[in-house]
Amino acid sequence: MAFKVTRRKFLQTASIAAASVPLSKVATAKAGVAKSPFTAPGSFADTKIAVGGICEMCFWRCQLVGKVRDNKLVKLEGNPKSIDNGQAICARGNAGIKLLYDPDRLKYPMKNVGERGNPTWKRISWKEALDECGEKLNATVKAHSAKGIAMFPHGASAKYPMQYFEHTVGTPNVSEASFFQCRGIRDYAWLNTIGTGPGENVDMANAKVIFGLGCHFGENVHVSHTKRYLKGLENGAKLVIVDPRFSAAAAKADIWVKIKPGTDTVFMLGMMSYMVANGKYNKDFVEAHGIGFDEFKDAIKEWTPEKASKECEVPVAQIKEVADLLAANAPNVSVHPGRFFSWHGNDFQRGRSLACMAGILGAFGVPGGFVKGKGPGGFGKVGWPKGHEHHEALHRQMGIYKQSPSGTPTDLIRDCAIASKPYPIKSCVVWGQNPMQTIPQQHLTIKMLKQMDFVMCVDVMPTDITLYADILLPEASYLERFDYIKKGTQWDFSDTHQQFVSARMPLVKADFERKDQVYIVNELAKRMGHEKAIPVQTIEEMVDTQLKPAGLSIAKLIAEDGIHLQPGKDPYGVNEDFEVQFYNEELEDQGYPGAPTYIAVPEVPKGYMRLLAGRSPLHTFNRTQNNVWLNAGMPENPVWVNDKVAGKLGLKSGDKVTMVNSEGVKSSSNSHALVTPGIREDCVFMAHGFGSKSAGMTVGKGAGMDDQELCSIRAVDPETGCNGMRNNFVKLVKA
Ligand SMILES: Nc1nc2c(c(=O)[nH]1)N[C@H]1C(S)=C(S)[C@@H](COP(=O)(O)OP(=O)(O)OC[C@H]3O[C@@H](n4cnc5c(=O)[nH]c(N)nc54)[C@H](O)[C@@H]3O)O[C@H]1N2
Ligand SMILES: Nc1nc2c(c(=O)[nH]1)N[C@H]1C(S)=C(S)[C@@H](COP(=O)(O)OP(=O)(O)OC[C@H]3O[C@@H](n4cnc5c(=O)[nH]c(N)nc54)[C@H](O)[C@@H]3O)O[C@H]1N2
Ligand code: SF4
Ligand SMILES: [Mo]
Repeated sequence: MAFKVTRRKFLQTASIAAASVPLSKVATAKAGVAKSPFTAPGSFADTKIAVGGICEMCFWRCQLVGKVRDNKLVKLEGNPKSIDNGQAICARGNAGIKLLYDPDRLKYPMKNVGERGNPTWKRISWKEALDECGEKLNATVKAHSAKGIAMFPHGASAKYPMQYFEHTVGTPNVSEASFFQCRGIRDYAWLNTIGTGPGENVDMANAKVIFGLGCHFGENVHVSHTKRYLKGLENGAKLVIVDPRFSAAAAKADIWVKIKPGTDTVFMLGMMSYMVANGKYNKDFVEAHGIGFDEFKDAIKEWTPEKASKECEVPVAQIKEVADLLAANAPNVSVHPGRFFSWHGNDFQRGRSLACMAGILGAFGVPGGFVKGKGPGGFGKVGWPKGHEHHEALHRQMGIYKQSPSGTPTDLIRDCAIASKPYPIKSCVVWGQNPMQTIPQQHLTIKMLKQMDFVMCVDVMPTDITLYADILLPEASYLERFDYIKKGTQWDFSDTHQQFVSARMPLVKADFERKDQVYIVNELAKRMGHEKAIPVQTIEEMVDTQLKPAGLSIAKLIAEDGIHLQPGKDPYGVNEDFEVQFYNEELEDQGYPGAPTYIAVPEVPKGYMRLLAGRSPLHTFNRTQNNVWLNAGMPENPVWVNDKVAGKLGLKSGDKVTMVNSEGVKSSSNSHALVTPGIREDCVFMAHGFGSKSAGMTVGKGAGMDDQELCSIRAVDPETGCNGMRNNFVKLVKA
């Protein structure tokens, strides 16, 4: 924190109802306070500390405290009691204040009296808005049953509404971004290997080697996870980064593997076949916990380093060098599972190959490996009951995507709606997701939305998806509302073995007419004939219902400075019956390869480059694009282009460029070139989430280029039905 008080002192004084106390009570801190770089109206004596904040500038949910003056939030900081992020928050977390007070934010319920996609907004009352939502959704259900509704949720506040629509209303057409465009594939690949998803419970802080495949730590930022990674490096871990681009992590790596995009599975197979053939694997572990190892061995043996090298363009010597390094340090190796996994439409197999690599190293339950990072349990459930309507999800009816995450693969919903086949989908509820910039094939998303009878959208900002709403509802932001609990273990799994429990609490009251999710959904439920099914009356009741069985409450959490700590469990060790399914017969029965298998992706057409996108430290997708601080830090997304290629194109760093893809789609905005030897010649890279079109985003509109606009080729993972997003090919054009 910027002011000098002891941790204990700060916490003792920071725990009063309404979660705030005058900072003047916080002992002899005046000198430290005056150093705070933040100045705002009012005196320091008026500054109060509000506890219980939980960030949602991204989905990691760091624990916050807020400094409040004249009922205004003036600064956000990490909660010093946190054993997760601690006092640290990232640039985006800091800039949350600029979301809270963004003058462009949604303030009132609005009705679109213009066209969908080109709206004219009319302010209406909550009653009018909710009446209309209820009436239109009821009309859809009446005409087409509950499956006439589609839902696109994401984020903490979307959980309660998602359950309402899935369970009580009864629609299977729900597609959550974190599953179908992010980590759903990864989780199901691991589920099919070790019986559970990997989480991010990889003990990098205590690893001898950290192996990251397409993870650009430091550019992707999740505070406690980044701390874990940096602690590992500080402790002397060797770092291997596999990335076609010289990322921030590659710059710190001992070995940078400049892989050909789309061929990661073959690189993994090349290493594993070499390790197995030469006995360089953890035989004791495999014997004790491996299932189907002989079948696995047979299936992968064709991929000698020599054969793999031809495919992935990694030198044979480097394949062996990395394999030797991993084997020599087994089992204390962090085989990072990755997080954004929706790459090429062959991704489930990559997930399986990573999980099997952790298996042959025996990197489970040991320092540096996968550990039991689960937080405390025993919480209450707040659930919408199942209604009487049940409809089988599309992929189940069709017998495809047998490893699909829960919900329905996005493309199936969209195709079904557009063709009205096998049934019509005529209403759409979007909650905390921006399908315009999140899902490939924008033109189909637009087509789907345009054919709807009704589109309802709940958001905090006028992002591009809101252009398509008929009714647009303003939600209280994460700094103004209660929300679900966040729990976990100490960030470095250290031997004090502590666990934490916190729940999101408002740091300030919601301004204008912004409402929380429980209010909105309950009011809708009353209008849709589900009043009796309402599980809780208020959002406070929701949180308290969850906390109660664990002996906690909102009041107790506030009294404990927003975070309850309790003894945890030893994260190391594996159960005797822990299994690694190197070969999975159930997958084989479902018609999928039983062992990790390489599926080649389309080659880059002549004259084009593969479009790669990823995170940047100063933004979270599109959601931060209108944030004045973050925009000032990174106003556009430079296009990384190889220096030799740039030479041929006559491009210099800083030149204005735009892109056109192999299907003729031209970017509607432009950015500038970043000419570098640090990227392969066959691809370009830019940060994802830029190039907003909505005029309501007065800061973000037209800033940089939107990668999603150029993702017009469909690439779908055969096991999960999740979207691949790196199968599009572009040319750079001087703007
Ligand atoms: N091309 C391409 N596509 C991608 C990715 C990529 O790298 N490239 N990444 C994928 C990944 S990993 C992910 S996780 C997804 C993310 O996909 P999204 O979650 O759709 O991305 P965001 O830009 O965060 O947009 C979320 C929407 O929620 C709104 N919002 C923010 N806070 C709140 C709130 O408190 N309440 C409500 N109701 N709304 C809120 C924002 O204003 C925004 O409109 O995108 C995926 N899609
Ligand atoms: N600052 C910031 N941090 C974030 C987020 C954010 O929006 N902003 N979002 C969070 C979320 S929801 C997620 S899912 C994570 C995502 O974080 P990551 O899982 O790290 O995913 P990306 O950021 O998309 O990483 C892309 C990297 O993969 C490389 N790459 C591209 N193609 C290939 C390939 O074929 N093979 C290999 N080996 N590498 C390839 C790219 O060059 C790039 O360096 O980040 C989280 N953290
Ligand atoms: S990593 Fe940054 S943006 Fe994400 S929750 Fe933590 S502080 Fe917020
Ligand atoms: Mo994600």
